[in-house]
Amino acid sequence: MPIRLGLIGKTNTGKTTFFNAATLFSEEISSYPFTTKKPISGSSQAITLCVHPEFKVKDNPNNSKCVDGWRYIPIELIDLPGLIKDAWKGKGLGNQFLSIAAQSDALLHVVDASGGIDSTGQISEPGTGDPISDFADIEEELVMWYLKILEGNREKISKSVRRGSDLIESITDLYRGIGVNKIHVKDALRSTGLSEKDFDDYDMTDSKKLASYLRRISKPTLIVANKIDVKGADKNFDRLRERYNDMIVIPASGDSELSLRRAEQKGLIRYSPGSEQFDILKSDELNKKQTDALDFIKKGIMGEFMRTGVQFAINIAVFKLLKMNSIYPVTNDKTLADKKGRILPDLLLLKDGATVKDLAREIHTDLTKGLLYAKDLRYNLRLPVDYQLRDRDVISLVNASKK
Ligand SMILES: Nc1nc2c(ncn2[C@@H]2O[C@H](COP(=O)(O)OP(=O)(O)O)[C@@H](O)[C@H]2O)c(=O)[nH]1
Ligand SMILES: [Mg+2]
Repeated sequence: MPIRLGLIGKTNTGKTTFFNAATLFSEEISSYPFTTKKPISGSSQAITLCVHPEFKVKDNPNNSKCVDGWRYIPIELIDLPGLIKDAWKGKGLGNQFLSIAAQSDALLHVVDASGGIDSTGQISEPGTGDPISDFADIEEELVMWYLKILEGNREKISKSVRRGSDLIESITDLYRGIGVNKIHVKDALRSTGLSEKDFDDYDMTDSKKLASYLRRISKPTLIVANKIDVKGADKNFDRLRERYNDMIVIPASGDSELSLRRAEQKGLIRYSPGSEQFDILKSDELNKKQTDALDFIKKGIMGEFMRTGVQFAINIAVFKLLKMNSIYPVTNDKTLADKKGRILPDLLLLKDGATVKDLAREIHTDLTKGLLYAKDLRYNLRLPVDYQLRDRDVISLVNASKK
C-alpha cells in the first residue's frame, strides 16, 4: 500500500490546485474539475536521491522511476472537499470527509496565506482573511470528531472495562481504523494525567483533552502556507510559523507549480518537480503574459522561497513527518539485481525503526521464515535480523533455504 497523504483545509485555500499540480506528471493529463464535492484520490510521488550513481550501476526501476538520478516513489494523494463548520456533527458529508482524512497516514493542512478567503471559505479581498484562525477552525473540527467517537462509545467502554478489559485496549479499538495504536493511547492517557482517573469519572474537559492529544500524535500534519505568490502573504507565513512553532510550515504556490508542470508538459520549459530552477526551451512560443508569469515565478517564488513548495511539502511529509527511510532490497548481491535481472528495481519506504525482519515481512511473509541475516551491500556487512535499517540501505536477505 502506498503512503497516503490527505489534503485538508477550508474551501478555496487551493487544495485542488495543489492536487492537480502534484498529480500532473509527464504523460498523464489531469482534467479534474476544481469544484470538489467528494474526496478524490490521485497518484503523486515522493522524490529522493537515487543510490545508483553511488554504486556505479545503471538501474532498471520497477516500483518507482529514476529520472536524472532522482527516484520518484508513488504515493497516494487525496483531495478532500473543504471542511465546513460543524462537519463533525455529521452535517452533509462531514463524517465521510473526516473519516477519509483520518485514514491518511499524514495530512497536509492547506491555508490561504494571502488572507484571501473569509471565515466561511468565500473568496474575499487579499489581506482580509486570517489563516491562523482558519487553521484553528479546521483543527477544532477534527478534534471534535475524535471526541465524538469517544463520547459516542462511553457506555461500550465502561461496560468492557467493568468486564475486566483493559482501558487502553478498549479505547484503541474505537480508533483502530484511523491509525491510532495502543502506544498512542497509552501515551495520551499518561500525558493528559488521565491514567490516574477512573474512566467513568471523565468529564467533557477530560475527554476533549484526550481526543485532542490522540489527534495530534496519531495523525502527523504539516501546514502548507499557500498562495505565497500574493503580495503580503509572506507576513502571514511568518505569523503562522510563530503561532504554530511546534509544527512544520511550508510556504507554497500551488498555482505556480501547476503553471510550471503544464509548461513542462507542452515542452516549453525544462523542469523537474521540486527542482529549484527551470529553463525556458521555446521562448519564441511564449506570449508576453506567459513570459511575465514565468519571470515572476523565477524571481518572486524561486528567488525568495527556493521552490514552489508543492513537491517539497510532499517530500517533507514522507521523509521528515512520517520519518520514512528509503530501502533498496535486491536478490543478487553482486549485480544488485532482482530475480528478473532488474538492477535496483524497488525502493521501499519503511518507517524509521523498521528492522531487517520488517523488510522481509514487507516483501513477502514467507521470507521471514528461516531468515538468517541480511547483507548490507554498501559495506559488504552482515546485519542481524533485528538491525534497524537506515535510509539508503541496499540490502539482500539470506534465508536458511537459500543459503
Ligand atoms: N494566487 C494564488 N491563487 C491560488 C493558488 N492556489 C490556488 N489558487 C486559487 O484559489 C482559488 C481556489 O483554489 P482551489 O484549488 O479550487 O481551492 P480548494 O477549494 O481548496 O480546492 C482558485 O481561484 C485558484 O486559482 C496559489 O498558489 N496562488
Ligand atoms: Mg477543491
